[in-house]
Amino acid sequence: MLSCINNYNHPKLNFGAIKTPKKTVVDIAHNVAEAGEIQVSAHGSLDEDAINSSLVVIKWLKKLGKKVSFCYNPEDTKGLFINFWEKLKLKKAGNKPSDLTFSLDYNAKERIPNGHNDVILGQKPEKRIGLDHHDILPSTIESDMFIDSKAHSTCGMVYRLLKEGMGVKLSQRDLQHLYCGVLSDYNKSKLIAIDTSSKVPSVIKRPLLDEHPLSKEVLEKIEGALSQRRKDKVHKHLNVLSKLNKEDKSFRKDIYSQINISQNGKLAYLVIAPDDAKWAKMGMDNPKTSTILGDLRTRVLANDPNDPYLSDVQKEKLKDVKGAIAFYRVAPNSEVYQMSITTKDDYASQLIGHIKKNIDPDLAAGGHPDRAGGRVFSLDPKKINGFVSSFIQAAETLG
Ligand SMILES: [Mn+2]
Repeated sequence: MLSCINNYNHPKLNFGAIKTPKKTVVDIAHNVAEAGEIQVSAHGSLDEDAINSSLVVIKWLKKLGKKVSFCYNPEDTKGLFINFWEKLKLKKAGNKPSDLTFSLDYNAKERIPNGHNDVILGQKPEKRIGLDHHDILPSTIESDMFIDSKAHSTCGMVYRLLKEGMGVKLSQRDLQHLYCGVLSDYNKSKLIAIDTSSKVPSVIKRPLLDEHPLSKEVLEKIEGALSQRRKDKVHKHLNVLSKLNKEDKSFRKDIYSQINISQNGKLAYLVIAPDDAKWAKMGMDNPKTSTILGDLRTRVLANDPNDPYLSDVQKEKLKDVKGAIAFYRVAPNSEVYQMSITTKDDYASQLIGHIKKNIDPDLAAGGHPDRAGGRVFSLDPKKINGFVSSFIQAAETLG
């Protein structure tokens, strides 16, 4: 029984982050009221949307007098929008499930944070609630979560639930957290950009945002309620690429020379070997490297004739490109090898669908039609090779 609510098949609701349905609000309020101890969880390799939505939910639950723990790995908060005091207050979840699990920004088994499988999967499905905006997969955990796959961020969904659904008073700090998560995810799906041309970075709303009026509405509500000083701080924080040091810049330059392109020119791919020394020195997958890799995928896909990072030879080879994918190891202490893909015209879901049907039915991958992730849980060269080549093979077959 998968009792997730999903608006994916309702064409009328295709405009972004919908208002939280009344029934969902009541169900969540009821579940929370009944629980004494609650474990909050967000996906492994935390990003801004995951941590910021978690921090606001944790604070709300604590205010209600709940005992709250967080399923996470402290080293994953490095570089994210969280301060010293907030870090200090986080209590790491133990190995016994609480009365209730409140999950944010993921719904699939393979995204459970490292080391927390037992405590999440040991929970009763009806005691697993939360909010997420990722597509439902065969590996989606059975739960009573509210999944709105048309929402462009979980932080926006938290605003809809708490402020609009329940009338919770959000502090300026809460709103600042939500603003950060919303902008970070909207940036990834190209609804906005951070303009860095002036001294104080600002937000550019792209035309695509107008095509998703409900996602636009949620951003504008948060934006309107937040002081300029707090907004400027978030813009500055998200402007990761302007804060790179010499070593970061050299890493960034290097990876452009390592881009490969499938024979038919459709898929550009970057493979960072699990034992790559420079990748290890950069700290592997973190907000900084993930921004660098994300920016690379965006540049490759846009293939702008004036892009200073791409050579003329590359630009010529990339003229038919539909997708850009990067493969990399997640962390020194984990056996996970991962991919992130950015595409146009739903190419990411086509590739993943093709692999699951024809090459590897057990492939752990998914996310959004043009922005997805996937992983293998082993550093065995054979497994990694199979994982990487399945995408290249799929690209050659699909065209
Ligand atoms: Mn998200």
